[in-house]
Amino acid sequence: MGRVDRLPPGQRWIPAPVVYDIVRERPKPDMDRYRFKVRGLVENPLELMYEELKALGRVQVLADFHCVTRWSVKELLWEGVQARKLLEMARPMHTAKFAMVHCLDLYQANMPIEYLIKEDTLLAWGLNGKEIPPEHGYPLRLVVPELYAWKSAKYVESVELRDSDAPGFWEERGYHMRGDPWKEERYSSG
Ligand SMILES: Nc1nc2c(c(=O)[nH]1)N[C@H]1C(S)=C(S)[C@@H](COP(=O)(O)O)O[C@H]1N2
Ligand SMILES: [Mo]
Repeated sequence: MGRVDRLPPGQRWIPAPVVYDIVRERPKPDMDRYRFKVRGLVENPLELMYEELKALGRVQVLADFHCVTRWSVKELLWEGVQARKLLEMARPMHTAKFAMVHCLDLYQANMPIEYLIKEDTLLAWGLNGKEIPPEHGYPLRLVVPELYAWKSAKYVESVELRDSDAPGFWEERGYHMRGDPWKEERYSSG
């Protein structure tokens, strides 16, 4: 990974991720009806069945996971398709600068498009050699290793490309609009 110090400032290692959900009952998707979508400012909107998505190719990413509440977990092994590949298929318009990720539990997370096209940003269906367990985001999770864990949205339903940034669930409640753990972008000042 190339960093001398793997632990971002203000973090400590714990053995396994703590599950955080904004809803008491996590979504139980009907996989016959489930479609993953890429929409908004794209030339070619996508609507893919789970099996179609999985057929696009699989990559593995081994990444540390950093929660803004100051815990980090080493080396989670995610398996999925690069988000960048889906964007190539959807062909973002040149006005597309930000993404809003929409989830089945109505959670949302925003980020600059540059984080979506990072090499290690995945739409993941596998964790540590198995199907992603329900509590960690089945059927599909956006994994953005270069941002705090709240940007790694579970139960993803769609990725919407936009020309302007807008706050997601936690950003509306004071979390940072970008959330780079190496810069300790935990909360917005405003
Ligand atoms: N859809 C959805 N994604 C989500 C959340 C959520 O409540 N709903 N919580 C976020 C937060 S605040 C964190 S810290 C991580 C926690 O991941 P985990 O529950 O897999 O440990 O998921 C993020 N993704
Ligand atoms: Mo979080």
